[in-house]
Amino acid sequence: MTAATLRAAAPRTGSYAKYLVFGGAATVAATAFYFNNNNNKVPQPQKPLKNLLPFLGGSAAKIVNTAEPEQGKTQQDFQQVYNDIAKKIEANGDYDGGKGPYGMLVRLAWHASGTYNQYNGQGGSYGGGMIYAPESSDPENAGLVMAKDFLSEIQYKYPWISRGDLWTLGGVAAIQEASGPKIKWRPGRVNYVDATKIVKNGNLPDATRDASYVRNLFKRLNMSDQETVALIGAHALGSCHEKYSGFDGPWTHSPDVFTNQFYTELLGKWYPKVVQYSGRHQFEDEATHSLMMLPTDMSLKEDEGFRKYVKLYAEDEQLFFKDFAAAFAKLLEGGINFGNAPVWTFKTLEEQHL
Ligand code: FMI
Repeated sequence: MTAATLRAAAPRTGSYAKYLVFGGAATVAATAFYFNNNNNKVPQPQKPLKNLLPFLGGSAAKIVNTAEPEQGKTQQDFQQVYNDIAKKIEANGDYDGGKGPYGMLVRLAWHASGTYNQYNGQGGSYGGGMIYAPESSDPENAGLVMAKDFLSEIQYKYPWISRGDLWTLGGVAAIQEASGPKIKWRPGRVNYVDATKIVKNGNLPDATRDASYVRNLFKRLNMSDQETVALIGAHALGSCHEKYSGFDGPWTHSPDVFTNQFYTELLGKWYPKVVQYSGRHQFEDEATHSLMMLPTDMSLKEDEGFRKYVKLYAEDEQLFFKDFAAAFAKLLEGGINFGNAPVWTFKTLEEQHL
């Protein structure tokens, strides 16, 4: 059965994945090259094809998910959804000890997208998979049930929006309503109807690691050093919760406003601290003893390649806003082919005088 026949036969929710043949063609070409160049007289044991696969990115076929925007819906319909999320954010300013829901919504959008693997096309925000195990119960996603629950009221009101679109739009609304930059966004994620396409856990970063680990992991997401440093600047919002991650505390003094303060704070003085009950190792600021950094955050200023961007963004908030907006929009679209669909930006409540 061809990919086109498969696509036509399957219902909307299952018609997204096209297994491209270029991976297979590359495999054949590489195999031919290997055996043609292995023409000495002594018969060689035939190496299994799978030995060649790592050179091709570890997989014979790359999945491409095609965006299928919610039928008949316009930018205005999505602005309406945005407005309802934004109003709910505003009404919950006292959430999480006064930090508001900004942080958890940005984290939901990021973790929904952060499973993407550019080498095989798997993961990402396309299928809204975080309602299925093992993704829903990934220890790295601990606490995100609160963010999904926060948005479920919006899902009831707008049953036509896919989970992936809702969760990513939630992140966009949180950034913009926290006075952050405008984030370009497009609809077209579809709902997985079972767990068959859910990738196994282990794709989201581990906060206890070092710079080379961070670099490798974000490379899998197709992110450069500059994009990686820009993205992690979102730690300006929200905080860590001992009950979820074992880490504890906010990164900045204004966790409900999107700023470049993550970088200015990071360049200050920090000392190691062990979290009382979890025993996790993190860092505490010398100036106020009220802020925290993760080991991975600290690695950004220790590594030469990352440090230059930490300094740049600490000095120039507008540059950070511009680079963050581009990297975050790219993160949310990882693994999805939107074709020539126009990109949208949404007005904040303030801009609409709402
Ligand atoms: Fe971060 N994060 N983050 N983060 N994140 C949070 C909270 C949090 C890591 C670890 C980590 C990005 C990258 C990375 C974001 C945004 C982003 C927490 C605390 C941890 C341990 C969770 C809790 O509630 O206890 C890393 C080191 C490993 C996964 C990492 O690479 C990126 C790229 C982004 C956005 C683009 C935000 C906003 C929060 C606050 C969540 C909240 O509930 O306030």
